[in-house]
Amino acid sequence: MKRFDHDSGRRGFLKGLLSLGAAGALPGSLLVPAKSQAAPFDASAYQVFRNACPRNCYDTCSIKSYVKDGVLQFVEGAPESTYTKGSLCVKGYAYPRRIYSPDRIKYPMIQEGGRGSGKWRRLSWDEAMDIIADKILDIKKRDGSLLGLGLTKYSGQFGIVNYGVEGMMSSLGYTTRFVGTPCWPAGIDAQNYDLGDMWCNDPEDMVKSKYIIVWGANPAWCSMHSMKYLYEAKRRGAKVLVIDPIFTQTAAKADVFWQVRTGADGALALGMARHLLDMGLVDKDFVENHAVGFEEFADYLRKNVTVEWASEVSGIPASEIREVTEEFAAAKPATVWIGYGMQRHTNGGAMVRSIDAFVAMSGNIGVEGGGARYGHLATWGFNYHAMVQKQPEGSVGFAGASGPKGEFDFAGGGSAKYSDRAVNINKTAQEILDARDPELKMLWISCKNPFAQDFDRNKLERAFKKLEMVVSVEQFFTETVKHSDIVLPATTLFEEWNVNVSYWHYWLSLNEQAIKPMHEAKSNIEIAAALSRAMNRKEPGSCTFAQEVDGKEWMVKEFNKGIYGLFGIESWEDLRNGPAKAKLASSASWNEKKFRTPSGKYEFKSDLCAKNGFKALPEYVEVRKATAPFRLLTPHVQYALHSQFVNLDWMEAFYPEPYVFIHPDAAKAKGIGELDMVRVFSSIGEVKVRAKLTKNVQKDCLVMYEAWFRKLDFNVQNVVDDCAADMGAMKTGAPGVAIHDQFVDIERI
Ligand SMILES: Nc1nc2c(c(=O)[nH]1)N[C@H]1C(S)=C(S)[C@@H](COP(=O)(O)OP(=O)(O)OC[C@H]3O[C@@H](n4cnc5c(=O)[nH]c(N)nc54)[C@H](O)[C@@H]3O)O[C@H]1N2
Ligand SMILES: Nc1nc2c(c(=O)[nH]1)N[C@H]1C(S)=C(S)[C@@H](COP(=O)(O)OP(=O)(O)OC[C@H]3O[C@@H](n4cnc5c(=O)[nH]c(N)nc54)[C@H](O)[C@@H]3O)O[C@H]1N2
Ligand SMILES: [Mo]
Repeated sequence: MKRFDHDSGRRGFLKGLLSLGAAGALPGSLLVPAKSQAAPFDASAYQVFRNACPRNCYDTCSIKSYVKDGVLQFVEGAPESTYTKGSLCVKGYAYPRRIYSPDRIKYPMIQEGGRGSGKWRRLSWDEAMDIIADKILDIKKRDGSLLGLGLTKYSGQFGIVNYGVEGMMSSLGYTTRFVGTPCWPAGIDAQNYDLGDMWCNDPEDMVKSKYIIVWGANPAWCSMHSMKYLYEAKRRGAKVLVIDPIFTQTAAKADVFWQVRTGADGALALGMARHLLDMGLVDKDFVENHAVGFEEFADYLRKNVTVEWASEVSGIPASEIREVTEEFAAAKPATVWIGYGMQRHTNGGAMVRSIDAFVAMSGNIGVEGGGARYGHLATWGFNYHAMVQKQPEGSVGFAGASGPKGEFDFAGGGSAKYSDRAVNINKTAQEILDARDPELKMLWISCKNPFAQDFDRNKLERAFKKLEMVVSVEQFFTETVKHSDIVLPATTLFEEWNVNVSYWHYWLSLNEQAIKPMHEAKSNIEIAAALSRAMNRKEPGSCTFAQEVDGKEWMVKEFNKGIYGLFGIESWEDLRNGPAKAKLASSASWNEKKFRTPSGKYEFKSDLCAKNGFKALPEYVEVRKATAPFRLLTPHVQYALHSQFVNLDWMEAFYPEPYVFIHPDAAKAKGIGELDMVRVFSSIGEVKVRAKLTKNVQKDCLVMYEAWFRKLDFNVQNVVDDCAADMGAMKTGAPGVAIHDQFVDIERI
């Protein structure tokens, strides 16, 4: 196949030069001698492919990839998507280096000297699959079921076809699944209690907002394509307020910044709600005609909440709370972007409910340019063909048919009699340690890096010792791979077919295979097929997964009429001309004000929430109590997508070293100077790192950004425990995790 694109112009070429310049080692290098004039860009010299960034990121960018002589030369953001708008983030531009990194896992390997020994031996795919299949059959023989085999998979690759990993497990039998998400579950449940679903406005409609509160999100780093809408709204006269315990780069772009006390946002929102009430600024039509429970909520506010109290709890001056509340109410429309960072607390769901209530009272739900924006899954209606697989005849599983859930698990699983065994993804270590009848014996890890991203690393170390076999499907030699027996090399997005949508914007992107798989890498569904061949060779009928797969055909099988209709396309092939956007009746979610709650209305008072053990009203809930002098925040960094990208040499040029950020006054009290080596420690572990002094953080707060450095022994999970957030179990199968309710001390070493 050869397709040319003539309108990409010099833009992509220049970006290509920029990116190649840092390495200069790719085959077919585009570098020109310093003195000569650059030749005009000749797009016809390239094959151009459509790709989509499958990382767990708001932006899920539409990519155009330029291939010459079978080599990916450079990438650019697709200009057709008004969201991606021709640009990628620093990580996206580094993709060519990720593909061609010398550090990639190239072939299957076994760690013969035992986990952590570093004594790896190369295996053929057949050998690797034989060893794995033998172990699976051995477990089935010993236990009479496959519940001793666990799958942990999360968000390393969000392409729809990759749900074939779950499919592979189902095709073997009933297994143990790590369900839930560390990402956003408390907020999902909160929005479900209030609105009946999580559904947000098109982010592009933020340009219509007259007042924008970015509440516990950092889009300047984590959703950089959304920033243009904030800027455009500001240009049109909107005011932007950022609420965050850290003075972030997003905060630096705002008109007003509130450096809130961590976990005190619920009190703040309730104070703002009380002021709306006092000033007669409540949208009467909304609370009377489209909501239930408002009178009870108003009563709660009058009896329990004052602006002064909110100020005391949150640290934001009462005068400012009043001023902002009045401005927000006067601005029509006004919106709140509720960040995921904000709900990673023991009271995270309760805080989201308070913010929802404030937005609802102000009359901004169901309004273009308004809304309590959190996320959506409105464009995810694929077939999940790869995921939905049948267990072999006679499979035995967990008694009962509940089946595990997950935020993207639309099909669920289980027969009338049996289901998989669901355990909590946010307590990986504890669940492995606690699993009984049968114990977990084998773990399959895919699209996930537990030793970098899961909680209480030392406990995880102990837990893994219980496992008889660990298989990792990976691209790089992560710490998790080091804790594995067998590693299987996975393709990257450019080496396989897929299709992608976002949980934030409303675009749909095709992901074409642009280059041949590198080395001996296979896609996740090809690995499933290889396992199926081995299983059936050894015991016919023991695995129902197809033994041969065609990646393109399987991608096509994910489409249906609903998707075509929603995006206004005739066929998936239309996406070869560029991504498509959902045809929305309005850019406002809930524009018909028909809510999916039991009452069909917005629920200030949720009986369902009460039934699940929480307050019916969005009442104030205090956050986890401090157990050490400093609160530790470990949010997301600009140069990484979790454990991905900072391990590349190109990225090391931008981000060579991690730091712990500490306020100068706190540093002084501890005798810590700029760039001193320090120990950050708690009862569960420690991290050694250099300190950077900054007034961007509060005096009782330390910040370390999560990331994986290939040459450094740095891991924030040494000091982040697995304490649960309040909500999340209803919709995602397990509560969230209180990532930002961590307490540590610090000393110079
Ligand atoms: N302390 C702290 N911990 C956190 C967070 C935090 O803020 N602070 N954030 C949490 C959040 S929000 C999230 S979403 C999680 C993310 O946790 P994970 O989903 O585990 O994160 P990633 O590092 O993005 O991806 C994991 C691995 O997937 C691999 N991978 C990429 N593509 C493929 C593929 O096609 N196939 C296979 N088999 N593997 C692939 C990557 O190489 C990477 O090693 O971390 C959570 N953990
Ligand atoms: N560059 C980059 N982009 C990413 C990611 C990445 O790792 N790197 N990860 C992707 C993923 S998986 C996710 S989930 C999203 C996350 O996107 P965000 O939610 O924007 O990211 P976080 O950095 O987790 O948290 C945002 C902010 O929440 C703040 N915060 C923590 N506790 C509180 C609190 O109690 N109150 C308030 N008001 N603020 C609080 C933190 O200080 C932080 O600045 O980003 C996605 N995009
Ligand atoms: Mo996330």
